[in-house]
Amino acid sequence: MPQNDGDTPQNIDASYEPVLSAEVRAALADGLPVVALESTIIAHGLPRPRNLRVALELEGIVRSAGAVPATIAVLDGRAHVGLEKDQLERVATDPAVRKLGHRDLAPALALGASGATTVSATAFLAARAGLRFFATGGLGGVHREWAENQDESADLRLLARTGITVVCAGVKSILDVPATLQRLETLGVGIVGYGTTHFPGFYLSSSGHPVDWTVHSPGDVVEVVRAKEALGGPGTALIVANPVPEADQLDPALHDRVLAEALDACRERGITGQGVTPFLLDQLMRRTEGASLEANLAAVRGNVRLAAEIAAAAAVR
Ligand code: PSU
Ligand code: MN
Repeated sequence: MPQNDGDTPQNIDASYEPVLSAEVRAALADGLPVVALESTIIAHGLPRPRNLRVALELEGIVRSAGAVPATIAVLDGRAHVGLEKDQLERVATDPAVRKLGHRDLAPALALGASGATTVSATAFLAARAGLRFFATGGLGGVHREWAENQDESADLRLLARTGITVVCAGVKSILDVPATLQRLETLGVGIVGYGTTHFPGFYLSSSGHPVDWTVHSPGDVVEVVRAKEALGGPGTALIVANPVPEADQLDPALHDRVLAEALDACRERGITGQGVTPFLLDQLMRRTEGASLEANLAAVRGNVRLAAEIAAAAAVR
């Protein structure tokens, strides 16, 4: 047991500390740029076997932009920040890999479970390991028909309490986007549009809702982060809302039609809780014959590249 320095709880069990991969540990020690990547999109958001190829491709995108990837997951009760290739393979292929939000971390660690981490769990573990930049596809948020079932992703509240910069293509369009934007305002989570005056629509380049602030370069984002960190105050996330290029977006009319069908199917089958988001993403993919998947991947790739560029720009300051 290490000596108590007054800041560390006495009875902390070191085996619950996140494990940093050798590459991530070395990068952090040398001040090199590191980008956190979530694993739920790999385990539960994308079809197999493509998911593994995508996971490796995303890590490659981070590297080619001059940063180190840190995919985050829990394996056999240990939280990992940065995965070796065999560990990434396991996340992508093992059906026993659960979906873990922030609140699931303690039981998963204590009970020796394995799981992919959502935005809430990934942002938490990333920030705890000292990472400042994080990329995903679309954030969770307030679901449609919130009034009936109060389904709101834990992503929002966690981002309100975690000082990290998350690059995303907005929130998933399966959600109630204006309600989610309202919630983010209430929670005090900052949003900057990347080269856009409108909040992106995940599969679509625009959700149709305006954002208050627009930035134009990785350097702009770094300045906003610097200002936020200099101001201090509660650790709160900054959302960099990066639209999928128009050429890669899903046809908006097709999107609206199949989304309505998918929401009906979700209701008819009585899907609730953690199952809702993967079900809707899968339904959209089937009902668009894969077109939604291509738009989703284009958005994620762009976000990962931008997060790496931002991390690299921050590292040279
Ligand atoms: N972005 C994607 N695909 C996904 C997700 C995000 O492009 O599958 C995942 C993220 O892990 C996010 C989660 O945190 O969906 C939200 O799930 P829920 O609505 O159950 O909180
Ligand atoms: Mn939910």
